[in-house]
Amino acid sequence: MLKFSISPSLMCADIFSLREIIRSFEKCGIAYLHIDVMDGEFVPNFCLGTDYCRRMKAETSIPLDIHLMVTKPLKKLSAFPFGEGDIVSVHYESDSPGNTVLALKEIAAKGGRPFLAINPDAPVETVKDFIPYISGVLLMTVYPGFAGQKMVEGSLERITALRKLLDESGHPEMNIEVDGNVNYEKAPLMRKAGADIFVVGTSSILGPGDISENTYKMISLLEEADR
Ligand code: S6P
Ligand code: MG
Repeated sequence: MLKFSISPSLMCADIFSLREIIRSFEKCGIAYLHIDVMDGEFVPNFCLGTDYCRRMKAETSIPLDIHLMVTKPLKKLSAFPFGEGDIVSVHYESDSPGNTVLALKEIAAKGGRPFLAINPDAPVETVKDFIPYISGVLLMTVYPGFAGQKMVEGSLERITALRKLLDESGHPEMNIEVDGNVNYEKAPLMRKAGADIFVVGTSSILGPGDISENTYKMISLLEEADR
């Protein structure tokens, strides 16, 4: 089983305390910073953007995890500052399969880690054709667009099915990243089902309480799930 990583969703972090929050993530050994990019078209919301990613890259060496919820990401990719080790996810639903493959290839050519994002109603088999072009799958456990939603029913079963599909395709090294309502109860279950990157927001570490304490709590619950 792959080692687990935590990727806090920065749209859930208080912008006035952002620098302090990033320092605490560095101390806790956070693996990625999840940046939700929304264009008001692919999803009915606007959120974060190219400048935010640029400032974040200048501020910290934690790799970025850019989640593009935009239509036709292929046309927009060149505006994003990502490089070696940064995850960039494009949605299956955001363009034709051919353009999605071109976008995934462009991400890899720039040293990024290309991930295919799929909505809760896309069959996990959708991923099959994209396997040669990806490092992982961003499996949405809520419909994209907003923080603070409830996990869509059947998400745990989808993680199990996707893990099986990737393993049986000869790719146990491919990540499964889960995004949406990853709380303290569900994260260990998601881990047991085969997820290894956890996007955490208002439901857990960026909810009430101290961020460092919340982060350590999440880490220890995931470690416990591995025992
Ligand atoms: C949703 C977005 C997510 C949220 C995250 C928030 O469109 O892609 O990354 O920011 O789910 O966390 P929570 O715990 O509020 O669901
Ligand atoms: Mg996201």
